[in-house]
Amino acid sequence: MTSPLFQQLPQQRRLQMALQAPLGKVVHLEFLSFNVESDEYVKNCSHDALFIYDGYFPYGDILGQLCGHSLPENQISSGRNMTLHFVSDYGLTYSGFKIRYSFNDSEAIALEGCEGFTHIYDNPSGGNMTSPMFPKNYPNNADCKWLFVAPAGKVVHVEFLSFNVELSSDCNYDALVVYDGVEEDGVLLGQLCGHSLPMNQVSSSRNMAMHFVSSSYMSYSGFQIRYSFNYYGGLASKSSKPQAAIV
Ligand SMILES: [Ca+2]
Repeated sequence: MTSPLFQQLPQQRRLQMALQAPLGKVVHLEFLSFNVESDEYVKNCSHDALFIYDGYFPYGDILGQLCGHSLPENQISSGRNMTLHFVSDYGLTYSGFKIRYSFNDSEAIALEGCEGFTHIYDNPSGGNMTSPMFPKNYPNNADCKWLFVAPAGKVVHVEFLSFNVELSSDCNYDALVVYDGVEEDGVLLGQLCGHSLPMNQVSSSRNMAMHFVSSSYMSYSGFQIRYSFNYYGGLASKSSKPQAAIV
């Protein structure tokens, strides 16, 4: 794609372009040419600027506010959507920009649990688990599944070390859903979102499942969890009935 009338930018123009990659892919931008007016003295982009939004305009995070005469770095969306928003004022104009966009696979290693199958955590000594791309923002349209499997005779204990998930009523947009047991026939322990640390969670059997979904815009850093496998009644007793404690 190019700026309006590439090579000869008209004055006072706005251009917006939404790019959407197929599910599971991200948008990748490469700049082939870039000449946009910048303020010579303060070096900001107050006259003309190309804004790049991660997600939809104007909700997504701004990946870049670009102007000047050198090629910007490549840009990559965290989810499948990216929006380019270009504004130019009545002042000087330059040739504008020429961009090549493509839809690429996201970094597989950073999307553990989101590959369409359930990722298993069964290290007997426990460990940490995070949302995809943590501590960077999780991708939009994520759909990730994890299953914790304790050794025989033990239960799963989960402690939240960090939690930042878009807050919505009933967690309808983004949510981490926690099940006591496997997802298909487990008991719902919690549907979690928001920006405060949820209570610890404990399973009543060897399995605890988690399912994270995110909407098509607005994302945050997500979560980091420490899991361990304990005999029931150990660490579990303190927090096995978190809902009752709130009421
Ligand atoms: Ca969201």
